[in-house]
Amino acid sequence: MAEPTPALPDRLIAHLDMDAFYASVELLRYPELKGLPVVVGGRRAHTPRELPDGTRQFFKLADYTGRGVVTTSTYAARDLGVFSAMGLMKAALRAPQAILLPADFDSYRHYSRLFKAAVREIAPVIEDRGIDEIYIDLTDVPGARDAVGHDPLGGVRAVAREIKNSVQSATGLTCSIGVTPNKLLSKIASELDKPDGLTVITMADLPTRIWPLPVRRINGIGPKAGAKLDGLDIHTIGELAAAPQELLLQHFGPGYSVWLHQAAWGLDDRPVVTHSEPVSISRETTFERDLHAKRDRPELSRIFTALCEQLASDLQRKGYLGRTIGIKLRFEGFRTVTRDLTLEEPVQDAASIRHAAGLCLKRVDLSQRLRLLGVRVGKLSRPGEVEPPRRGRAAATAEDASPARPKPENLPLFN
Ligand code: TTP
Ligand code: MG
Ligand code: MG
Repeated sequence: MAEPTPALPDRLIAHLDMDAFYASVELLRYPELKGLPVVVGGRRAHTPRELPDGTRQFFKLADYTGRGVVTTSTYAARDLGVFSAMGLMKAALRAPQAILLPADFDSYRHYSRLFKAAVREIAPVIEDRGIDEIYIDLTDVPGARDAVGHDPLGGVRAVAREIKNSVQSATGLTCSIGVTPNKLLSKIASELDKPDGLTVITMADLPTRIWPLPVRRINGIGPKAGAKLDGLDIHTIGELAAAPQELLLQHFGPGYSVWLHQAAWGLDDRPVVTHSEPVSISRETTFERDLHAKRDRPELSRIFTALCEQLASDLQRKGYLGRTIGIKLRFEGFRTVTRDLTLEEPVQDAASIRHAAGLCLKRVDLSQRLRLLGVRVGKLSRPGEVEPPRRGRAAATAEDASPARPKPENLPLFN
């Protein structure tokens, strides 16, 4: 039966993830291990020994004792039931013959840079998602929107294949790519045909390819939310898509329940973000003369408040909120002290920052004179961002909202 030709989606987003990354990098160094069950996760003591005849002696998992865990394993080891985060002793019961290797993070970082550079030559719009994965916006890559014969997705498939080839020749490693209309679906799709996979999915494929999968395959549904959904008898993404929104609202609160529903329907309009987000934003000032907390209190207070106001306007201009507020003090003689605290809810306004920074200041001995004062806001987020790590708490946020705005008389020191 002829399927209707799917229309080309507005966006063509790829997710690329390297196959058994750390283990595959180790196989480049020890090619004789190809096809064997290999586990990365040992200590330096498990480094292979060079024998006089030029061969290498590897450490067998069966001989391992200790409390280490599997960092990653080759697909041959996974066939024996050995996966990331499993205790090495437990893994040894399942695959005693497997080879254990120590991790070498410098090498992994090196190959990470290599594969990303190779992709960037073909498709420059890349979002870094960690050591072995990236999102790639293929929408404007030349040829990606061209049909090949009757296949409207032929062009993007060819571009994705070119990316895979280029990663392979730059690193000697294979990767898996998912291409779909958005990041959420691409992250799921890249796993569907691992290793060395290429999976292209459109919205028309949602019922057949995505809905049969367990809900946990959605990035943002973790163990807690997954268990809760299980309890509601919602196991697959299709069941989640069919779940009454009222029910989700009841159990997951307004923000997360809407996100769950949209995710199950394959909806996600997050852009591919090419620049890296700042970790924190800060303001600091060095005084013209050292100031004393008691004697120079009015001046210090003014400076402190001004720093918070500048910081708030930096946050607002750049479009961030932050949950961690910190201070930095440098005393005469250059001793530097920092203190911070993390709020329940992210803030952006000067009064909230000033209040939290004031609480930090209470935890510092201020008998020495000060040279420098700084205020920092970290754990940044975007307003309205659905933050998967906060899942399960969404229902509580209405009641546990951040402490009420400080009344001026409650403001600590420097006021
Ligand atoms: P993953 O991409 O999750 O796993 P992988 O590349 O080993 O295998 P796959 O083919 O399924 O993608 O993680 C990338 C690397 O991150 C992995 O090689 C080792 C490291 N890692 C950890 O250190 N701890 C972990 O729990 C996991 C899952 C990975
Ligand atoms: Mg991987
Ligand atoms: Mg990964």
